[in-house]
Amino acid sequence: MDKSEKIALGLSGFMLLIFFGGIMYAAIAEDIEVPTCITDMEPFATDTLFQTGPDTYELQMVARMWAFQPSEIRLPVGSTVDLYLTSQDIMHGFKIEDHNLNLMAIPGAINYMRVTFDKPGTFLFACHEFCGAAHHTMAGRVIIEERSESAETAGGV
Ligand SMILES: [Cu+2]
Repeated sequence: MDKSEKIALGLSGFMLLIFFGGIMYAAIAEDIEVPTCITDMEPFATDTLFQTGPDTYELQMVARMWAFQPSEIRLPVGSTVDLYLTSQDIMHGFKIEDHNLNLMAIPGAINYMRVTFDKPGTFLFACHEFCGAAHHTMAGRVIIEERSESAETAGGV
């Protein structure tokens, strides 16, 4: 083996260690979660939002051409949402503004991610996967309300 090949292999191995270290740092130190594909749940056709604990909710969200259901979600500040996402037709994308959540909506499959809304405000979500003629209309919003005004509307879809 030529000396330059050994150097290239050594540098490649070193770069792999750097990348692997970066991923481990993100996963452990920064607590970045990786989206999960749920395999033990039947794909659903209708959206559902219900409370599972004092500050926790489960949201089953459906994407289809060209809307998300629900398109508006109201929750009190501090809510943690277990979000399950599926698609009824083709692949769509789903991203919530200012939150670390980015999922694909895949027909016949369910993707899962947990998100916590720790500041009040209105956060848009949109499809980020070009899915056809009205892709640009595929959006909605999450409205996070202060505790005092949201007590009676919590969980409303
Ligand atoms: Cu779409």
